Amino acid sequence: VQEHRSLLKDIGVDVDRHAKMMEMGLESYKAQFMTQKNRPEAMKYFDWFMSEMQGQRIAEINELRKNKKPAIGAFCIFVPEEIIVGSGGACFGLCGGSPATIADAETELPRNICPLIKSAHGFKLQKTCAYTQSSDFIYGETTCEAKKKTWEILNKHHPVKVMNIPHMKREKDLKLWKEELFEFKEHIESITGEKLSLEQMKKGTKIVNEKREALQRLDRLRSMNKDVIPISGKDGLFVTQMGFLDDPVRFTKKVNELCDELEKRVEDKISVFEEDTPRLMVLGTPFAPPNWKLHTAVETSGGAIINEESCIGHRYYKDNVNLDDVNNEDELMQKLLDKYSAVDCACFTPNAPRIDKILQMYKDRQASGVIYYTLSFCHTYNVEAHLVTQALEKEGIPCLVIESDYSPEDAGQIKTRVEAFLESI
Ligand code: BJ8
Repeated sequence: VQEHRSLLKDIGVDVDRHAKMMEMGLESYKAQFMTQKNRPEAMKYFDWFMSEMQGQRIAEINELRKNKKPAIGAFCIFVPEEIIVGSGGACFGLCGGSPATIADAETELPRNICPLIKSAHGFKLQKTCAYTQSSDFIYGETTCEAKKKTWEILNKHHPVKVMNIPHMKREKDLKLWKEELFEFKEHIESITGEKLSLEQMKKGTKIVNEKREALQRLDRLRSMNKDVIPISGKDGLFVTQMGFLDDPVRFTKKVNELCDELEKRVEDKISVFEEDTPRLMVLGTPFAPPNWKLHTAVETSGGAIINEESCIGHRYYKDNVNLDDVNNEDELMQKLLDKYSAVDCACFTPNAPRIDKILQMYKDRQASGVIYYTLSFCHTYNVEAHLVTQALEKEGIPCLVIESDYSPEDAGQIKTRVEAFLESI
């Protein structure tokens, strides 16, 4: 990061504060990740990426910007990244997983809203996220109440373009969504100054499909072998988190290399956990880095996390965009819409397919239990927990509900609850 100091300064980063945060982040990463035993060799790339995510990757993104390619930051998986990648630009997730920016955010936002939103807003106020500072615009969406109102305030500090995501999936709602996709494409064209062709968008879609396929492969290797868990849940989560920052082509290659090694480990029965370690699935809200609190609590208490049914997880990569029979722009937008409207975020009503999916995932992965995790004040996921846990109970599936924020204060309490849960299953 030091060698990119002048670039960081040019894009308006508060370099001293940023350096301190990176130092803290790296220390925390070392303590939580590098101390794990028997990590796959291929994790070395991701360790390297951790040290360069606010350095070399930022330099790459700003190189693209010099050539009028768009750089778009987002907080939601509804961002149509295929369109951005197709234009030759970069789409990335913005910082929003740290407690260190929340006090600043609370100078403009209420205390009792979700920590993800406050953390992200605070990063902009502090100018300590180089991704936010590199964004031509921030993609906002009308998913939850707190996010959609925050965009109006965030827009005072950085351009935000809001996509109107409906809360139901009737025909008239989907029609609106499709129009929003066309409008999003226009926003991208206004940055490049050129019309985006069908071929470019198909190319972008193919690249993103390949990234999702690599993550699906990683998910299968992590979770589908009853006797072998070849990678820790924490490493699995970290790789997925980096998928929102890295160049998609390089990332896909590195994930596939990791998967080759994991395949071999499965064959050789090399597990990073002891035999009969309880296999847990985590359901709920996204884990923005460096939010590793739950994974650390579980995996230092005798459990293993084999999968995240979350937006930084399965919900993100579960579906691909079908490019068969796409001969014009309208057909492509329809296929994008088909993919995005299959996302089962709790902001939709009703959201029954999510429950069916969870039950199927549990069965397929022969898991031992689930943790339903929500960030504090996330009303949609918190309320939906009732229907999900009821369905789990009916099937006799053990479930622990945890609501938490980013502060380290409840880490001990979470660990105690997880230990008791593990003993009970
Ligand atoms: S598609 S889950 S990424 S909206 S910010 S809803 S945690 S109160 S992130 Fe999300 Fe898109 Fe849905 Fe996925 Fe709750 Fe917080 Fe809102 Fe959140």
